[in-house]
Amino acid sequence: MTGAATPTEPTIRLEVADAIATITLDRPAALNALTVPMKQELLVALQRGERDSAVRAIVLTGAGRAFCAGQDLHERLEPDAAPLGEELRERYNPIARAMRGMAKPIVGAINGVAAGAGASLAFACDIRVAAEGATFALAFGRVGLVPDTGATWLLPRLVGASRAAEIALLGSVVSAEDALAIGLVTAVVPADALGAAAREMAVKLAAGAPIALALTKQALNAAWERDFEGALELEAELQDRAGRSADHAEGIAAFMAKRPPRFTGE
Ligand code: T3D
Repeated sequence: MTGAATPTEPTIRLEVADAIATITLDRPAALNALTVPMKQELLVALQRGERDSAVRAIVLTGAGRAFCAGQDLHERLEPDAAPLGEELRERYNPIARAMRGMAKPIVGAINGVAAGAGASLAFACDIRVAAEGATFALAFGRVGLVPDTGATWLLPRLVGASRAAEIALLGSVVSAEDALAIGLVTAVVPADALGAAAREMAVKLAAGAPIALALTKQALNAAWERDFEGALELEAELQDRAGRSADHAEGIAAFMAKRPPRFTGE
């Protein structure tokens, strides 16, 4: 049964261990296609990860053989399905905003096909690592729709305008290997090594100075809207803030003592 999940059936798993929150899209029988309750649960999971002071990095992945096949197309046929613009404004856009706006880094562990809004979710992660055999497809055109959930903004910035146009207009399917070649993912690993590879990346991020990482993400996000002078000024402002953190002092002390730093996020 691949239709919309019943509201009581959880479709998102959130597990927190060792400063890492792992969020799993969990409707494997429907390739983790997104239903209304699932989108609501995903937003709540992201907000929990953001708010939990024990969490320093987030991993987003899919259960089963897919990362996410995008919008649940069965649900679109339901008589009470919201108009598309409303669905985006009410449910998809808050997820994209939460992912890009949150202070904590998100590692996408792309375990299989990422299609439609599923590809958009992958693009909204800060870093992506893919399993061999994973694919990315802006499958929107095939159902007569426009790429959404931030894809038209994020993809050109990740891979350049020309590649983005090819992927968006032709609907080209990007293999994990091609994704690596065009810089869409950081690494491609055997499927059975994906969890460990994503976790290793998240552990490195979780060991970093949280304030500096948050401000770095802010600066990278803002860079797209600023000219060079604006970026220099923002760096100066953010560096002032980072420089006042206890973690900056700890970083220097650790360097002097030739030991690894112990960042507390203060
Ligand atoms: O609210 C709004 O609509 C606005 C937002 C729109 C954003 C979007 O995401 S639009 C794009 C929606 N996604 C797609 O068009 C992709 C549809 N799926 C596929 O093209 C293929 O399933 C895949 C290429 C992803 C994988 O193909 P394959 O051959 O490996 O698997 P399959 O046999 O097609 O799918 C397996 C099952 O998952 C199947 O169910 P069944 O027959 O075994 O009961 C299939 O129906 C189900 N499934 C896959 N994708 C979706 C889905 N069920 C509902 N919605 C899906 N998107």
